[in-house]
Amino acid sequence: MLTLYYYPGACSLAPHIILEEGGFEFELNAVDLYQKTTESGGDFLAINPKGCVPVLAWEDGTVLTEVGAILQYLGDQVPEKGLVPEAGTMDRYRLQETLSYLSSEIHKLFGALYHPEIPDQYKEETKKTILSRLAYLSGQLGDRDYLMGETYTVADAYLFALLGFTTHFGIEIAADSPLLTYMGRVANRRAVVNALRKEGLIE
Ligand SMILES: N[C@@H](CCC(=O)N[C@@H](CS)C(=O)NCC(=O)O)C(=O)O
Repeated sequence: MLTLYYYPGACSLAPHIILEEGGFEFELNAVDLYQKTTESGGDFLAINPKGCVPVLAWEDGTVLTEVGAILQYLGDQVPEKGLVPEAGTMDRYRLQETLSYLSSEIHKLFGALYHPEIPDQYKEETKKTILSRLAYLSGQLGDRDYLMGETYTVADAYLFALLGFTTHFGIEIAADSPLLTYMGRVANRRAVVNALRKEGLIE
């Protein structure tokens, strides 16, 4: 059985959604990110010395970290679901291109917004940068249903989790942005509803 170490509403929501989407058998273990302990009473740093969720863990002690790697691993296990393009194809590199952008150019910027010591002016500039990078993705989305085209992929689960951060920090996406309709479209997927419920984020 797989275990996902997660924190409610954090980036670990992305692999959680894909575990639901792919019909995997898995259990959840919540992490206290401040104390670095797990809900089952374990030392989280012994599981992931990087101290971050998500972690995907196997019963034999194998662990996989990093959102982009976990998402692609999960997608590859259920090729019939079409959650990742086949390895080695140009479409797969396009997916990796997008996952890298989400990780390094958007996800990591949110870190500063959590830190009480970081000055407000820096935080405001960071929010503007996040909005400009989301605007780029809004262009990539255009009038398509999903980030990579007409097919829902693991990149959509990642972007959905990051869009949840914007709501949390009051970063306002323009009312006419296709990202808002997109967010609603992804939120309506059964797997997304299940994951949000299990994390206690919706009723
Ligand atoms: N590079 C990592 C980043 C993961 C990350 O930033 N996780 C955050 C939650 S969204 C976290 O666990 N932060 C706790 C900490 O930094 O102490 C990945 O892509 O998985």
